[in-house]
Parts: sequence; structure tokens; C-alpha cells
Amino acid sequence: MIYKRSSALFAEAQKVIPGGVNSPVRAFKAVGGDPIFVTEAKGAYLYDEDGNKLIDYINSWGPMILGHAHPPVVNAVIDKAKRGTSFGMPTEIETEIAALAVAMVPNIDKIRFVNSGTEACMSAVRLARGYTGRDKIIKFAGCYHGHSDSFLIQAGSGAVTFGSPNSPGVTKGTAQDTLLARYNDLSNVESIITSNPEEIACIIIEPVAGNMGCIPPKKGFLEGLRTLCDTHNILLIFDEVMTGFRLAKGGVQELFGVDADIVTFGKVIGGGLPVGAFAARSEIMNHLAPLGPVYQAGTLSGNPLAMAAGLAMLTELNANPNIFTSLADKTAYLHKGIAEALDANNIVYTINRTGSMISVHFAEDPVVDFESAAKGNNDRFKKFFHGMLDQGIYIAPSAFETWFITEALTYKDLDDTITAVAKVAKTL
Ligand code: KE4
Repeated sequence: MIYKRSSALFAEAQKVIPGGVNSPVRAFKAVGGDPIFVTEAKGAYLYDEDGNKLIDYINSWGPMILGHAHPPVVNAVIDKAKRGTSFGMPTEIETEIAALAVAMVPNIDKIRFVNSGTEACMSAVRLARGYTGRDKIIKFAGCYHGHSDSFLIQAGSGAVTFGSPNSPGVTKGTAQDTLLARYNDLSNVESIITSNPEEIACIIIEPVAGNMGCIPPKKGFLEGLRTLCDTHNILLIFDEVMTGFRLAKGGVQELFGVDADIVTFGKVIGGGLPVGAFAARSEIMNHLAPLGPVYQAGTLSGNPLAMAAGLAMLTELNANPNIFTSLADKTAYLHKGIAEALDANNIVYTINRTGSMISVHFAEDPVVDFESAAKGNNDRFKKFFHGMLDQGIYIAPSAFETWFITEALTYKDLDDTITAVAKVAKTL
């Protein structure tokens, strides 16, 4: 496939935007080559500046669970925009989407909307610190909760790609309050807790990780974290920015039956517009300003335009819970097809999957944490990525990302993808 115009646009972009992108992972640094510039997207397909049509397995990193330019979402945004986009004053639609989210997700009474997943996670940690009066947090190596200082310690996603999981600019004072644990290793978490008695405000986790590739929790891991938090009066934060409203109507809490104390959201909840949110039972949320002392704010938080997109999205998902089963079935079908194609070419790989999140790792051993994810053959992944792109299939431009399946994908799209894998596997 030709990408001349994308490359020319990338050269222009780099003159006025650092690295030519507004978010590092888009720059293709992990796979090499110039990023693709998109002109438009519809359903499961991207259309780029060189006239190529690509089957999209990123879907804006998760939001487009029902496909790009999904008419109910687009129409809701158009209708709302005609009456003003943001007022900095309360609007009824904020209450409507808040009430719907509270009805869909277990263990939350109240929700606060913000403008990104980063803001949601940053605010959730501040709330946990304010509620418990404790300073330290536990995060997991390879998990990514956005680019707030406290999280850029062995972070996943793009932070890994750039080999700077501990970003410059994060002070020692901040970093010392972030304790790092190994994903899927309960004894490691317990030892960190006992080494910091009464000092840990929260454990924040991607309950199904998506920023080291897709890594599901081992059996009993989430339940074990719940028990440790109950024993030591620590709040358990499920970062469901990726998994929320994707793996089930009620997210991972519903899927695995494990209760979080605070849940964060992003991506799907905004229907493709900038929306994040964090939620908990009233006893915790009532600590937030203006009701309580924990300050958190945002000029465009809950703006009617973003709320209209999010409400249209959640309304459709809530009315059609079979979508989650359909998505899981499509992902299982894709998993089987990719595995057969790679097996037929004697390629060493492991595939991780939960619901509509899936990732292919060119690794011999099971990928269960950041360390095992990092052992993947990255050169082979690069070849796989570009080979698939040449076949018109757009997968995550990094081995440390998950693919996001959209309901707009047909089984023919999946078969075309599997056929492409079979072709590319011969070149790996
Ligand atoms: P945002 O601030 O990018 O909206 O959300 C941060 C975030 C928080 N928590 C989880 C579990 C996340 O996956 C994310 C963001 N995900 C990345 C993809 N791995 C966004 C892509 C990007 O950084 O451009």
C-alpha cells in the first residue's frame, strides 16, 4: 500500500507539533515508518489520505465499540451542537447519563465526569488519598492510567515504547509515593502492603490489563486484592477506562464478580468525544467538592456535546446487552483463526483474550505480566504490523497494546483478517 500523502502530511505536522502527533503512541515509533493520516472512518473501516481502506482494530483506542460515525451518536452530537456546545453551567443531560451509568455499573451511587481517562484516574487517586488520609498508592508495572505524574512509574502503553517508563519531569517526591507491584502476583502485593503499614491509600489496577497487550487477571487475583484491601483498609480502584462498558454492561465488576471501591471510565463512555469519569458509593464520592474537601474541577467537564455522544452510546449498549456476547464471539472467532494461521507456519506466539480485547504476542511463554510481555520478539511484531498494514488491516502499532473489536466488524472482515495473517505469517 502507498502512504505518500500520509508521509508528506507527517513531515508538515512535525514542524508545528512535537513528533507530529498529539499522543506519542500514534507516531509508529514502536513499529517504525510514518504514521497513517486518516481522512474519515465509517463502521469498521478507516479511509486514509492515500485512498486506502483499512479494517480498524484500534477504533480510536476503544471508544468506537459500535463502529465509527455510528449514526445515533453522530445525530445526537449534531442536534446538541445546534443548541450550543458548553455553558459551564449544569444541564439535565449530565444527570441523564449519570443516572444511566449508575444503573449499569455495580457498586456506584454517584459519578463525576471529566475530560479524559487520565483526569479520571488522577482524580480517583486524589479522592482515595483524601478519603483515607494516606499518601501512598500501589500500581502495577506495565499498567497505564494516563500521564499524571503519580502513574508514570513503570507505566505501560506508549511509556514502555519509549523506554522511559519513568518519565523525566516526575519528581522524586511524587515517585516515592507510588509503589510498584507485579501484575498477577498477590504475594508481591501483600509484601508491599506489610512493608508500608497504614500508609497505602489505594491499589489502582487495570482489572483486565490492556497496556502490556491484553493480560487477563489470573484466577483469584482480583478476589485476592479485594481481600487485602478489606483487611488493610485500602481502597481498590478499578481503572476501567478500557474495560468499562466494553467487557460487559457493568464492566469487570460484573464480568468477574469482584467489587471495586472506585471505578474510572473513559473511551466508550464518551462515544468518541473527550469524556472520562470516576464513580463510587456515596460515602466516598461525597468527599468531593463542593460537598466535601477533596477538590476536583474542569471547565468542560460534563459539557452537553460530549454528554450527548456518551448518552447515545450508553443508551444503545444498555438496551442491547447481547452486543457484549456478539463482540466476545467475534473475538473468539478471530482468536481461533489467527492461531490456526500462525500454527500452520510454525510461528511461536501466545494470544491473550478477554471479551472484545485481544493481543498477539510473539513470545514462547504465557504473557501474564509486564516482564513476560517484554520478552516478546519485537522485531517479529514490527514485521507482523507492517505486513498486516500492507494487507489493509490496521492493528495496534505496538506490542504493548490491545486490539479493540468493534461490533461493526462482519464475519467476512474477520475472515479477511485471518487470510491476511496467513499471508503475513509466511514472511515472519
Ligand atoms: P486518556 O487520558 O488517554 O483518555 O486515558 C488514559 C488511560 C487510562 N487508563 C487506561 C486503562 C488507559 O488505557 C488509558 C489510555 N489508553 C491509551 C491506549 N493504551 C490511549 C492511547 C494514547 O495514549 O494515545
